[in-house]
Amino acid sequence: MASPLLPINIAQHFVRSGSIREVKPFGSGNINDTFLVLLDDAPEPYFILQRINTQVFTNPRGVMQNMRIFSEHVRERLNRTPPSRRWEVPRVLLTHDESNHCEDCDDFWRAISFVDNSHTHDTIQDARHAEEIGYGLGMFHNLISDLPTDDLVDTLEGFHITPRYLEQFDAVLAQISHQNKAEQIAEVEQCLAFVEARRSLAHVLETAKAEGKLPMRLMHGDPKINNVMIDRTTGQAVSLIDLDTVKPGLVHYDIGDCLRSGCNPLGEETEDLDAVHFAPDLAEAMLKGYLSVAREFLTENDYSYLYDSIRLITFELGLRFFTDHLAGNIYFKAKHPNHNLNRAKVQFKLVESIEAQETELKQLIESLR
Ligand code: GN1
Ligand code: MG
Repeated sequence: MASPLLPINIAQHFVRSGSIREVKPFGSGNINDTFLVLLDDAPEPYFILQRINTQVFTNPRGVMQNMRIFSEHVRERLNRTPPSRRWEVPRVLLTHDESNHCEDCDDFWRAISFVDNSHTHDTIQDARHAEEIGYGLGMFHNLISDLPTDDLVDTLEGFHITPRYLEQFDAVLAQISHQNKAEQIAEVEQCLAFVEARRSLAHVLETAKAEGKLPMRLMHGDPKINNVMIDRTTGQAVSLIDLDTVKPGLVHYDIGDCLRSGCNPLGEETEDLDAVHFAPDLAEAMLKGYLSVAREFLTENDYSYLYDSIRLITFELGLRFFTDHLAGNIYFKAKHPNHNLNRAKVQFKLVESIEAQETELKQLIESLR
């Protein structure tokens, strides 16, 4: 059987002019493998090359189809009503035979343009950065608010349906329960108790959806802060990247995810657990940035569920990391055996900090209405 090609050989399929100088691992994604391809003598000196994790995204063609429909819609909107400030849509690059991907053995590769003169941060820098992250998500939601949800396929069934994650957690737990309980370390016991105490929380957004209080819209699915490109010169948000999970859903999943990511000054990967906290000043800046663009399409009910969404998505990500730890690190890339356990503990700490500030956060949301 043929062995898989190296990233540099794959990159070659997407190079239209110039020559490859280097291909290096890029970013900190937990699912796909991402590389930066550096070119000599090309009009655009670099692009992004990604190997899609097809264990997670089992319909990669659907992912690419969504990207095309999304990009065409947004480009058309931007042409029709040019925005007052820079906003970019990453371009899907085609192979020499005009395909939007390249298949090799069981691997599915695609290439995307790099938004010029921009970068991302894994941790929030300051209130200005938070405001820009919020603006970026608002701009993103605004630009797709008139794209019919049925136009995009569901690329990841069950994504952000918190009760489903609870079911998966229970299934994993049932499988490992026959193992020697005595070996269960105290940290795992604490996480188990944490989840048990919050079971009833898991249904809040899905119930609101079922009751017709929150409408299905299109969402980004993963608007964490390192998916918002910041212009190196102006410090402004100029693009949202990582479009694999753009699909029908609730914007609350996005708003909650953006805040859980951006209001945690130490970031997802910290090991300084005692210092993990949710920063309300950053939440204020982020929500102000978001609402500066999103106010026009949010309903009264939408505001009513903002606090719940922040708490829920933070809990959900902790639960997902914890489940993956118990299952043996099969979903999120892990650098060491307890990596996902540590990530779970960070999110659970963040949940506690959010819960401790419930009154203040609700007041803040009320004041921004
Ligand atoms: C995963 O692969 P990455 O880093 O873009 C995950 C998100 C999580 C995130 C946490 C498809 O995103 O849902 O919020 O890790 N993506 C998927 O860092 O599960
Ligand atoms: Mg992602």
